Amino acid sequence: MRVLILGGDGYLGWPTAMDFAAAGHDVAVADNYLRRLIAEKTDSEALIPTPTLSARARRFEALTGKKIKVFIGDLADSDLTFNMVRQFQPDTIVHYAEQPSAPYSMRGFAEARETFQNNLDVTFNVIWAVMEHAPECHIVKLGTMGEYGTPDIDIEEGWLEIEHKGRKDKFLFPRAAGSLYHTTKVLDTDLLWFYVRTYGLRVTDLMQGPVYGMSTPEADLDPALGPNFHYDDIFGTVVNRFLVQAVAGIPLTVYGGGGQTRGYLNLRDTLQCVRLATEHPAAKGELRIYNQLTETFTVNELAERVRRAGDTMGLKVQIKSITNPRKEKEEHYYNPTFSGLIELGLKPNYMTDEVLADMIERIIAHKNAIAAERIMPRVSWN
Ligand code: USQ
Repeated sequence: MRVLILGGDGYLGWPTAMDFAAAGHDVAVADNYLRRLIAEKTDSEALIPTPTLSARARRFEALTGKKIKVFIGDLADSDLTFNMVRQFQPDTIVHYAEQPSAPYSMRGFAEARETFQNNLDVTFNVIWAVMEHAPECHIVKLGTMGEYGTPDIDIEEGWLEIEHKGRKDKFLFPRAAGSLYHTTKVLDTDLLWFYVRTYGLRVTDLMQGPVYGMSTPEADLDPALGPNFHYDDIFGTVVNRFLVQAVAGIPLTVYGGGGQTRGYLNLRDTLQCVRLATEHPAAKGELRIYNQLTETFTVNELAERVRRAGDTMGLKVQIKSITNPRKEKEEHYYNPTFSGLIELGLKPNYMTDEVLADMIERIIAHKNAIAAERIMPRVSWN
């Protein structure tokens, strides 16, 4: 298949591009380096510096013989997006091209507007580029489990059948996001649903939980091919952050009570899920939604797991609750369904002590690069 990956410079985008190319697909990536720019602006650079997309694509080709085409440009520019889709004629577009940080989106007016405009504009342009220039193309959009919030009922995979006054109908599962970033993903879903039901697009929306990990078969070929691994308060996801804190000797930053439960998955499983969704496309006129996670933990459970893995490696890991900078429930019911991707063939890589120990070992190799001032939350929801 011809697969166009938007946001190809991201933590998930670049490993996804290599995974598709290694599997024999014809791959192009697009990015405007927005995350790198924000990281520089907010002093939130990744632990391990990553070369530009072109440099990484060259290195990947030298090692594997597989080409990845690179487009650099702003997908919020409709001319650029339209031209790229017309030229590349993708069978699938994997859409990761969004400002992905909840804390950044809550920093102030400028950051909120930037997140809102970028995320919605890109999704809108992608929809129209497909309608105008590649109407058969399947859009695989990265949503987030955060779209649902933490309701006091089981979370279904995207849809909910409701019986009301004796009649029944199926609706998008109710949404209640906890940050402006997460809210942009709710709006994306609504936008996609409108164009699917009106113009017959084919779309898969993947509601993903926080991802952890730094190892994939292709990333492990060469240090230059690794994902950009963040541990700062802006871009770092909680598991990656805790492991870096363990190595740096900083007490693990549990926000508030630590009973917050989320659905986690290994970076390797993100790649499996996105490829499974691509290789088994949605039908025309279908908005297919999967919940993309493999296991659920509270923040306290994660901290305990990291402490246990750290202890086996001689680290003296401490855990310390700090004031929660976010507005979120710290004790709540959480029971999401996540069987759709398993039925498609997902074989989960669970969070074992070995997986955490392997990450700790890799982080230790970069211990000197850890900047302690990037760990404590610098953005508050209030
Ligand atoms: N948390 C801590 N301590 C920390 C960092 C986070 O207790 O040092 C807590 C947060 O308060 C939250 C949970 O851990 O309850 C997860 O936080 P996170 O920063 O790992 O995840 P989040 O900000 O929700 O966003 C990340 C990705 C985002 C993706 C989302 C999936 O950055 O792009 O959409 O995970 S989900 O969380 O399911 O919405």
